[in-house]
Amino acid sequence: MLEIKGVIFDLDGVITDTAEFHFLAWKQLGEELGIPVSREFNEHLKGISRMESLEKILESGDKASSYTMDEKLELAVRKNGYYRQLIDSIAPKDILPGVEALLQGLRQGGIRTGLASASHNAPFILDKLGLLHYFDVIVDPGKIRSGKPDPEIFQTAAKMLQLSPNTCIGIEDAAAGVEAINSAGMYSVGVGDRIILSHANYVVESLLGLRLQDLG
Ligand code: B16
Ligand code: MG
Repeated sequence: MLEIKGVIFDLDGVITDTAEFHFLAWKQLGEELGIPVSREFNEHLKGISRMESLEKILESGDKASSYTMDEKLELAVRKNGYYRQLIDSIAPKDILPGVEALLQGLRQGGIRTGLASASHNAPFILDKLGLLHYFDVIVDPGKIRSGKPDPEIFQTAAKMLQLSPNTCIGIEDAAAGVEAINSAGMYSVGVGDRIILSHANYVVESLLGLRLQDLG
């Protein structure tokens, strides 16, 4: 069995499902720009930063060079405004199954916890869900130079927890996130589809199915 001292969580898709809200917000912006954004396309935006997502959307509409950097920043702010309106009603009922019990178990077991989300809205969302107090550290994605699949965000979380990566588990729902955890030298747990997450050390359908003693 692994000697686990820390567990580092992704947010969107692991703790709560905000993908639909990101989709609706990008779709609204896309309509304003004359670029259709489908639910299927949105799958490729999971775990990807706001600016990178915008670039992908503009590329898909052949408009990558139609805007200046300032205009792109304005578009990203506009999308975030739509997103914030949509997530304003998030509440503890939106916590995904098994998450709170796992966080409670980690607290009781003295295992440290961190959040490695690409979302700048993560502290706001954790607060709305009533889960903020379970986290010892939250990485500020604004300070991360390379997004997932680069390991930087998970490595930073381990450093903030003062733990060696090989004593940490990372939990992710996106393939890019699993790759980031593996490259950081941590044990990876994927939540969701076994085929999409085939590179994870361990896959569960939901966190209801995760027992730390089964890992390793
Ligand atoms: P924001 P995660 C990611 O969160 C989302 O999966 C991705 O769709 C989003 O673009 C990104 O956060 C940035 O979010 O616009 O709120 O800063 O999966 O890394 O928790
Ligand atoms: Mg995610």
